[in-house]
Amino acid sequence: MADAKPISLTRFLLEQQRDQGRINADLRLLIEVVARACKRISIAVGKGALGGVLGNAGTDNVQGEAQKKLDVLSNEILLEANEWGGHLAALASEEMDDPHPIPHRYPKGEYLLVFDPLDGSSNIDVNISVGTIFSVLRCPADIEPGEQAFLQAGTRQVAAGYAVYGSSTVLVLTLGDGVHAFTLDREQGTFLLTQSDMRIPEQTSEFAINMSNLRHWEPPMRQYIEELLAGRTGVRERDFNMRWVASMVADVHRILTRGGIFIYPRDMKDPDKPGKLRLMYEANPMAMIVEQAGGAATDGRLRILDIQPEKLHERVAVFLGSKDEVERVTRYHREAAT
Ligand code: P6P
Repeated sequence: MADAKPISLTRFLLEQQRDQGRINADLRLLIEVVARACKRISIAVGKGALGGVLGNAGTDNVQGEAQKKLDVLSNEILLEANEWGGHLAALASEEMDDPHPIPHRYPKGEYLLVFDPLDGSSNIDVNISVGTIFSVLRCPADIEPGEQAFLQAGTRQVAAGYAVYGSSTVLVLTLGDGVHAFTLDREQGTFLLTQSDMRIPEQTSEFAINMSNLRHWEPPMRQYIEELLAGRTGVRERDFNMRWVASMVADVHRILTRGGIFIYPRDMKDPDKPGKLRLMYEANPMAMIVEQAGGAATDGRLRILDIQPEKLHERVAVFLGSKDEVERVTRYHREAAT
């Protein structure tokens, strides 16, 4: 018999609620709404220069980075899609200094949504894959849904996912029971399940890092990379390959698909910044996805999901992907600290 037709995201989520009891109606609605918003973002990204949305918006985000027009548009799409559904207590985004409360005219729900609406902005104008990253937490019952409510360790996430806007648009999702990929069927406008229970190989010969920062790295970081570059002539006794898209979503999707290690280490370029990537809406959701797929994710010393956030936009060093490599480079950092 021909392969059964892939099921839609809607059916998958309904079965997770009805048959598995894994999610409730509000979380099902939340994921559906985020997926619909990602479809709209995919359409805007896909228009490129024809959509009049390339280039800078003329504003800076809380990180002091110039916002692209598509950053601002993607953020607005996610806010508008989510604020009326009654499933959220508040939203937070890389593009907004403070959390966005649900307007009084709408009912509030039990969940918090925190996201990077369009990750990889530096690639937007040169037609390289970008993506949306999102994380779902429960709002603590006893406090107002302001910044403090979001400051929960990554282990408290109830769901995480990303959409990668590449040659195809793929939504990757975990509800805490494995990682599943849904490819957008553009004719139907429907996300269809194309990969279930994705697994990251524990071993890899492929690493992803921005090598131009080498002179700023700490000694254990340089030791690890120098061993990879020595290849079969050094202690690793095999050659390695390197990729760096400079879009976390694209690099992580490749690692989720065929293995690898992604690294954005702390560097001495700016000792006040422990790394470039943000904990709440880049590192935590990606760490949940990677661990659910059998990989590992640390900040070079600690498991990322165990880190207790102190600020909504705090940064963290990120080592994630194939377990053996993440454990090795983390060991080098821990040994250097003793
Ligand atoms: P660099 C994109 O701006 C981003 O936040 C991640 O998606 C990506 O992995 C990283 O920064 C790229 O940083 O320093 O190589 O431009």
